[in-house]
Amino acid sequence: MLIVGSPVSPYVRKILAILHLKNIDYELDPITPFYGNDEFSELSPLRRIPVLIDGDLVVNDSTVIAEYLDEAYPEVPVLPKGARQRAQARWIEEYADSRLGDLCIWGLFFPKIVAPFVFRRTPDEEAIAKVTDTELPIALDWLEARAPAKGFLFGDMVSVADLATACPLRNAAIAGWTPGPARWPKVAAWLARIAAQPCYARTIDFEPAILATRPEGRRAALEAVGVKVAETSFGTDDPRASIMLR
Ligand SMILES: N[C@@H](CCC(=O)N[C@@H](CS)C(=O)NCC(=O)O)C(=O)O
Repeated sequence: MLIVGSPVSPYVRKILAILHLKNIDYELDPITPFYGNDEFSELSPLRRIPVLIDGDLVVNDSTVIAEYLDEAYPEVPVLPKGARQRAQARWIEEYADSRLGDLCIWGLFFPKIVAPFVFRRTPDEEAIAKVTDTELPIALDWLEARAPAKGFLFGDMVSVADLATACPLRNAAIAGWTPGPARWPKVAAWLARIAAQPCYARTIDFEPAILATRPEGRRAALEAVGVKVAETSFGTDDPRASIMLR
């Protein structure tokens, strides 16, 4: 099984954590989507990561990939049992992917980390301040009212909804913003419990190989922390503007 996408993407991180939790072997092609080649456009028509390739099956979108993995490898589930809980899990995952993703990735991580280095764009500090001072606090207040006081959203199991929530907030943390325990004590403690899960903690080990390593050294750096890096890549040397930037 091959996963295409940089492990720093929250959507890729969610899938890698699920693969670790389910103990599924995988290879990684750790490309940043902006550097995908023409073949990548064929695989991923929105030029987004992650993409899962399992034999002749190609699956796009982390939510669809997570459901595929849960159906194909059900021994360690990431969706709870029963229609009501599954609906709740799917909604929290959707909220995290869409709203937290928008705020943490497009509102923070992209302008502060990706845009200056990949596209040589200067961050719009006013727009960033709106995200950190107003929009993220509103989203976090909503989560604080729903965060579990102990364990995870559905008891002891680490669900896709727990992982989906933690992943974009990790990118916010990389970009310098974390939900403080004074205002969001339940969220902060819940995120710490997720971060302590080995399936998720492993993904943190992968970060320096991308964030602190020049492109030519990333493959070796990932292999040094136990990642099986794919022999061939869907990456190229020239970045292309995102659909979001057009
Ligand atoms: N709904 C998609 C979102 C994936 C996504 O937006 N990934 C980002 C990386 S964090 C991406 O590939 N962005 C490139 C672009 O939008 O051009 C999923 O859950 O997989």
